[in-house]
Amino acid sequence: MKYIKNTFFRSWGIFLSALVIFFSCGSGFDRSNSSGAATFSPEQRTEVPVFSADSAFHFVASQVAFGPRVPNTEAHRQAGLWLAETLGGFADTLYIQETRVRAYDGTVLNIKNIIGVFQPENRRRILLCAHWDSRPYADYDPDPANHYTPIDGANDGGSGVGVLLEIARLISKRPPDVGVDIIFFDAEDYGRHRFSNLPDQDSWALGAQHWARNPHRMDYNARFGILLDMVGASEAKFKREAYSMLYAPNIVRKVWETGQQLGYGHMFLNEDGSYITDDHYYVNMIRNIPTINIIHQDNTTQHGFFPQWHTLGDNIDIIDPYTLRAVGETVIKVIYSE
Ligand code: AHN
Ligand code: ZN
Repeated sequence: MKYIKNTFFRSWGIFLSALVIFFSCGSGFDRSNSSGAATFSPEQRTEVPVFSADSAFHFVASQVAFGPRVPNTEAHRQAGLWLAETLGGFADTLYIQETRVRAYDGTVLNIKNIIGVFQPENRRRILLCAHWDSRPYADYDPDPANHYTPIDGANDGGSGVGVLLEIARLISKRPPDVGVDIIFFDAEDYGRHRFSNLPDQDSWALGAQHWARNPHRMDYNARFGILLDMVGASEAKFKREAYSMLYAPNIVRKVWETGQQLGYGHMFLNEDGSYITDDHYYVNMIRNIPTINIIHQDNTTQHGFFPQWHTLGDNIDIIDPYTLRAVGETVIKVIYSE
């Protein structure tokens, strides 16, 4: 694994990113250049590896065990180090993109996007992403005393990262035909508090906004992207999210059909959802990479998401390995079919 640390300090950003790209062009110790791919016959290569729901669940539990992963806290710092180490153990190249961003309330956040690259030399690429931070406030908690308490974000954040770490593990054992980039975005969930009067505009997905303007490689591109958000609760339902349908309808179709073929038609619904301003919005808008969002939408709750959304109830107890498996099997099948 090649490790590239990339620290942005405001105006130095462009200079430093150019420096990183320069170094990243050198011949490193990329596993993909050596034995990895050659040891498998063509028959084995097209086989889809078996997604372990147990392993994915453990990856979720491990994140939650650090405590709420709120930027500028020690739990966030420690969880970030663990994620870098874990993803770095599977990927050929690891990029750490550190920067400071200003939240809607003026707080300056020290954030870190964590990027694992598989087969860096492959020109056909797929982007997979999730956010690794958790929300600083339970502003939808039934108890008003908790409205400024940080949340575990087991489902909102943790589940997507857990599924992607399991996918990273599988890809590292048997490379697919395409190159894959796994990005854990930071500061997705530092969006405006429900009871704040400050403007909400662009207050969500701060890490994705930064990456979209400063990708880890100059002119980075991918055939398409898949964002996983809230993919671990029991009885999860995935409707066709509206920005995904606007920017990447064919990818939605492909993923939903795959999920349905695998027997998860009760979760991948042929129903239109609403527009969700999430990490994929900026990947679409700024980087022009057609990117979909697999996100749990529920019309029966007041906010439109799973019942424990932005409450202290979003903890490990609501994570259902079956849901992780449904999403994981679907995404891995799509990757190995490319
Ligand atoms: C809005 O509520 C505008 N976006 C929600 C995006 C989100 C929050 N994803 C996870 N937590
Ligand atoms: Zn959230």
